[in-house]
Amino acid sequence: MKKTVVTLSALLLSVAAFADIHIENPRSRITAPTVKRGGAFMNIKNDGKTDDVLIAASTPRSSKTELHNTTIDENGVMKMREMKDGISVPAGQTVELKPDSLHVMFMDLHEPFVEGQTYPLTLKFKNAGEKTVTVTVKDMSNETPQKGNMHAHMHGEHKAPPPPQMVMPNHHAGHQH
Ligand SMILES: [Cu+2]
Repeated sequence: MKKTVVTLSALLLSVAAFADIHIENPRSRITAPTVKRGGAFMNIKNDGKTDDVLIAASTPRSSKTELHNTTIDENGVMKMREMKDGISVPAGQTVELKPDSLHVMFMDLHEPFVEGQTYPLTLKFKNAGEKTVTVTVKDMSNETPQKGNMHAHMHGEHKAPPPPQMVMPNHHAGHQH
């Protein structure tokens, strides 16, 4: 019996070695004390020869965590949806999880994210298995321009489009990104 267990774990290790997933710059934005929702961002690099999929994420910091995508439609309306089938990471490519785009979403933070904190985040991949990374909480304002400044670098003759509105169909009310 013992021999079987050893053989099985050796097999699992060799399977995981085929998938070559690297996580770069895992980061979270600081959250206000009353806000229960937060996000995590990173670059996921697949150096392997097999396509992979990020299927789940979890952290002790939140009792519920989802994978989301934010898009802005032609009317400037920002929409967020859960990626029920996960986030695909094709072989040889890097997928960016960043503000107003793909992200890991914490639905129920136990405590706010404070600048300089680090916390563990476990990412579950279809092929590469589970990977735990250390996320750093940052101000991140350089990655997320204030809405009013968003068009500051555009030509003066452009009319500013209406500010994006958040559309929160269900449990996303109050969510910040
Ligand atoms: Cu989200």
